[in-house]
Amino acid sequence: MTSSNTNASNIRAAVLALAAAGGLAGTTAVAQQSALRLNDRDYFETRGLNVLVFSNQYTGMFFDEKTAGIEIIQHGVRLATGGAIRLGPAPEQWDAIPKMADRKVDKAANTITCVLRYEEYDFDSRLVVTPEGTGFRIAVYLDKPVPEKLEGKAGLNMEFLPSRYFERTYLVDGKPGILSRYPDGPTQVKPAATRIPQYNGYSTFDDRGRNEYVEPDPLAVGKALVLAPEDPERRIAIQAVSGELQLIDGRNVAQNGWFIVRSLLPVKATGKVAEWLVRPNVIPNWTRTPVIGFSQVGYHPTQKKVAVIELDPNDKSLDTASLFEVLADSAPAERLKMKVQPWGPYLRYKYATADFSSVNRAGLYYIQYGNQKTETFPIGPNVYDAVWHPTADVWFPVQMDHMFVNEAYRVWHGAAHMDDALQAPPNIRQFDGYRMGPSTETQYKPLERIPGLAVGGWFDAGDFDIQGGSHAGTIMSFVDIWEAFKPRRDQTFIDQANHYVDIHRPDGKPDILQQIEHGALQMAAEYRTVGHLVRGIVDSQLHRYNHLGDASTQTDNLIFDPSLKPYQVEGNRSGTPDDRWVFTDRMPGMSYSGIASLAAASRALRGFNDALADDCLALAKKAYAEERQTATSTPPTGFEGRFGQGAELTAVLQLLITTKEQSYRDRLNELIWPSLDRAAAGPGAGPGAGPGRGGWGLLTAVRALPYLEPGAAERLRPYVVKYKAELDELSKVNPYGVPISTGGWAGSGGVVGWATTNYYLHEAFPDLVDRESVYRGLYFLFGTHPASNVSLVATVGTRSKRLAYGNNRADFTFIPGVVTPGVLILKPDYPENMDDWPFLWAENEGTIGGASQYIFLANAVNELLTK
Ligand SMILES: [Ca+2]
Ligand SMILES: [Ca+2]
Ligand SMILES: [Ca+2]
Repeated sequence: MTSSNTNASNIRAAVLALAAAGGLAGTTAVAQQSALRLNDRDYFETRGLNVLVFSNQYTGMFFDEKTAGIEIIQHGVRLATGGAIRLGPAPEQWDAIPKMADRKVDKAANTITCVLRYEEYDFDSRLVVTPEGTGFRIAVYLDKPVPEKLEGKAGLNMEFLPSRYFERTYLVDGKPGILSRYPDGPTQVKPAATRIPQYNGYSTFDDRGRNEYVEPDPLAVGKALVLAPEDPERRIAIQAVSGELQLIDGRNVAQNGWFIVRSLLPVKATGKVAEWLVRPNVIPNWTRTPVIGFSQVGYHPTQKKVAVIELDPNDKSLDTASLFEVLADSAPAERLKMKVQPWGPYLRYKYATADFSSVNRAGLYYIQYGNQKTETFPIGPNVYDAVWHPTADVWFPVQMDHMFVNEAYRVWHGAAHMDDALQAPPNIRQFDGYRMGPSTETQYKPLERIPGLAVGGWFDAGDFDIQGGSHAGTIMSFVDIWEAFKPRRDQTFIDQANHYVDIHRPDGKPDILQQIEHGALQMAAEYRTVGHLVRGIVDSQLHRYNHLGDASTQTDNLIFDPSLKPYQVEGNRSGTPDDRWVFTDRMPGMSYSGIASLAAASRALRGFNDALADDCLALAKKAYAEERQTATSTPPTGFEGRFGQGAELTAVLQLLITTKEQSYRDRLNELIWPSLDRAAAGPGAGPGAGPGRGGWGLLTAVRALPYLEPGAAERLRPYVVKYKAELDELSKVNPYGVPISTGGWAGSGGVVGWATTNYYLHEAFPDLVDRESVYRGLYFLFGTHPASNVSLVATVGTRSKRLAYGNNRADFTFIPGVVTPGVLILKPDYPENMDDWPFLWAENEGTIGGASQYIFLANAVNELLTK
């Protein structure tokens, strides 16, 4: 097949079919709508509609992140992604993704052309996107036919976000259907041999030994599809110029699947092999509703109080906004008329601010801007007292591995992974960033049981692995919290002997100390057996790693016995090879951070669990001596060499604080100044750079001040002066005055780390770094951020995240206290924070590192405000 289908009569037929299918908004609207044009940010734009063509690519980091390919932003909402040649009807996260081999933006021709390549199949295709009328055309060209292996598999796919279509309908060639709230088939079983291999040969499907897999069948097939014909904001019509469209429900095989529209590519054909005409409806003169960013938690009377108003570029900011007080027994009273100050453009929107710092009387307030009212929030001296409680009381207990976790009538999960763990074999590249080099670097043989690991530890994030690096950081944060603020809060019952946790049930022991103990139990077990911090403990199979629901059903909790058949059980052993693997490759930088945490934990645990405190310190000293010896005999080079020295500093500092030994003091003084210069000169340093980049070395140095030579504070001061200049620059970069990450993971964690650095610097150099720079971290988290104004900490603030990427995400819910990453900046200019779809990890997945740092910052802010 070649380009025989582009003649005028076909186009007319397509347009007529669309109109017949109800796909057009009516001639008036069409006439008013101007055509898509390429803008200077290299995507197609008209008011109310953007079409991105590989502005975002598949990064390969976590494979299909649902943020790449041809994407549609309709009325400010991204609802289509993944437009590309794909190799199956419903590609999952770990299915093959194409590499973008070339991208040409042709301003004169008003087209974007992309060459997509599947290296392993030597398969190239060319996608050409051209605006047409009120929509756009996608054409696919092949120079060589679809490779034989991909015949009947390669197709033009585009994915539509299910939650944007809940409670809406569709038409296919005029035949009606409902887009269901929950997937309900159809599917079919196929032989495993016919499946296009997933990442690295792993499989997301547990076939129970039957060599098969499941594929969804189309819900409907036809030439013309209209999604949500009843909804002018969501209506999109797609016409297949040649061939057929299939409408497929990807959720049948993966809960994070989208609705897929697909045309199979014809076999043995070259030239133009597929073509769609896509017409998203556009509401004439559509203007996005302003977002009024403010703290959903409220404000302390002494804080600055500045609302940041995010405006559509076509919107004109009002002159004033008002602050109303909500009263007990009369109508709300206007307390302040604020002048709205234009701030200027940032990314795709423009911004203005409204300052109500002058209002400091305790009470309940809301902001009125035009006819828009915000949620009601308090101003008062105690608003920050409890903001960290949900994270400490509920989220962390639910993250506890090897424990049965109960809350009143509800069980969050049973005791999990009691069959931990086997030595991972060498030379493997695993999902979730795990890998092993050529040696196990332990005394254990591949797949041999490493004893004593079924204790302590937390699920890293929305998945269930124990991640070494984030473990070390989390223990460290908890020790910092304990030593700086001594929170004796006790709302959790934790019984290590019986692996039992009960939420909202005091047991006479401070919860923070119990969490330190829980982390230290796991880490001490790792150093006792392996001798260094492990990269982590994670599933050996992808179809277990993708587990959603009760953690205790991820493995069978029975010790693997290879003499039994799969699924055969005898006593406490089974023949199912589901025990997790320990990834033990040695990384000095990682190990030093583990040593630091052990040394720190030993201090906190002194008097609480002396045996564990002794154990942690002995293991830390022994491991440090070994690392130093290895480093002397074979000095690490490259990244490990540079990063390792920085990490050694944290280990030396913690060993020194714990032991007061002179040898550690000498080494600290030897390492500290060169590290500071390296960090200041390092990549990414400078104004508006990555979160805390310039502050990284500073943080360690300022915390080491009490242990450095006399005069160290004065020697440190110029570095802080430089950092202060970076801080001041930030208020020109964006209206929020915090470093907003533009990487592949949203940046609330970076903002928290940055604000925490500011706290330490404020404590040591209050004349240089002010309190507001600490508070800004929490303003951002609590709703003063782009895209929306929800609090990014679930259940904290009047309105907060209603969905998150926790292990209960399949139920469209969250674990209270989760600190979500928040606002993802999609290239080139789109800030996004999905609050109706939990499955984008980069926006919605809380981590133990981020959560423990948040607890620290919340305590730090509260201390600054109340002391
Ligand atoms: Ca993980
Ligand atoms: Ca307790
Ligand atoms: Ca097992």
